[in-house]
Amino acid sequence: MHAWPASEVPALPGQGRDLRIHDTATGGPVTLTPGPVARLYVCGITPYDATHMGHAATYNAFDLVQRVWLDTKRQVHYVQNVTDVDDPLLERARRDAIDWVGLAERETSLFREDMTALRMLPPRHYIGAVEAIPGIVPLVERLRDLGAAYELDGDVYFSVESDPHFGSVSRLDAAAMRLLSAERGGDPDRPGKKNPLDPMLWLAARDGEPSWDGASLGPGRPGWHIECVAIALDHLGMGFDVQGGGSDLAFPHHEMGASHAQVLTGEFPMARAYVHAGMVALDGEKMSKSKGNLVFVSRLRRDGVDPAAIRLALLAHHYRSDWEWTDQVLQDAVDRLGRWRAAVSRPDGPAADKLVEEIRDALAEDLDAPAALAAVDRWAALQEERGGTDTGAPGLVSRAVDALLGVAL
Ligand code: 5CA
Ligand code: ZN
Repeated sequence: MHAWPASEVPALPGQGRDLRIHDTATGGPVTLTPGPVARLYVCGITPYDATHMGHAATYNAFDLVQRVWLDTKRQVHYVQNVTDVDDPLLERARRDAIDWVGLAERETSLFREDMTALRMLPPRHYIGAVEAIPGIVPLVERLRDLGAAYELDGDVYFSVESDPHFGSVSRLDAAAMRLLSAERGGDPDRPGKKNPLDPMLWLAARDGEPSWDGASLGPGRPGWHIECVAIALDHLGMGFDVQGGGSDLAFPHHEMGASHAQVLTGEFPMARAYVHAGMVALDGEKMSKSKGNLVFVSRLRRDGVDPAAIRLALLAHHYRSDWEWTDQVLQDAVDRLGRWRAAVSRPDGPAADKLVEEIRDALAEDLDAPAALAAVDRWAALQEERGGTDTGAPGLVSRAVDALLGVAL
């Protein structure tokens, strides 16, 4: 499917920094040194409702990853999926008595508009689960032929015991895994499974649900984890630089996906770093489509909120922290945007070369966007208090804030 238009990324003087980032699999920081083309896979939306601030915060984190790499003069091969067929989407379509295809298309379109407005750089490949099915079927067949998958009443499950590295992404114990599996789309209590954690690879056709030709698997539809694996392996191959998503994807989604890929290819690891963004809450609870406690990007835009202010509200929180969306968070961002715009609208100002380096340093150190904002705040305060004589400074600040933070002043 098509992605969305890219906003231009201004080139900056000087040299960008290599990114040091927290890797869930090792539990500590790793310095990433991709080749000339960095490879990034970020899990996309399940399009049954509009983009909320939690989604936006997660995509903001990986947009920063991309911008740091672009600043090191690398290209970025970025792939994102759309889970355009899955249980929650079908359930919502049934609840609202609408066509699931139409629902997915409508919400995916809205997501593209939100991403464009927020200046999130698009993926090079934006791939739907449905269009990936012809590539998924042979992978499931291969897993079965390798003895890593088994059939249960026509459905096909992956055997987690087939991967000696299983557990290496989330590093959770079996009890914690079992709990999360039940919460996040797994079926640990289904009788007949070899291991309660085993995830579905291929779901045999059910009455009233869409299904596709599965060759030797029979008609059905793909499980969730194999969807992302098929898309990632097809477009990026093994050993790509970053697998990304919110922290709720570390287990089971990224754990299972890594296991599928590792068994399929005999290589380890699937990704060099597994990077997870914290959860955004509203009224004390994780913002989620299933709970319905949502603040939508599109709603704020309709209410006349400048997308640059939404973006600044996201950037004011470290990507790894869990945080709460409030009206005050947005108001602070609106105020900051006003101060920054006033500061760069003057013909001259305090020299800004050091500021560019401070933004680079902050982002290179585990994407510390709040520190980057603080550095720009200091420059804007200096501009307001004393001004300066550097005629290139306001333009340089605008370009740096755009290129590195995705905020157009
Ligand atoms: N389609 C799958 C991934 S393959 C999926 O998880 N879709 S989603 O629409 O539920 O979420 C899209 C992304 O937003 C995921 O990375 C998820 O971790 C992230 N996300 C969801 N809710 C929040 C939240 N409250 N805060 C931060 N990130 C969130
Ligand atoms: Zn995914």
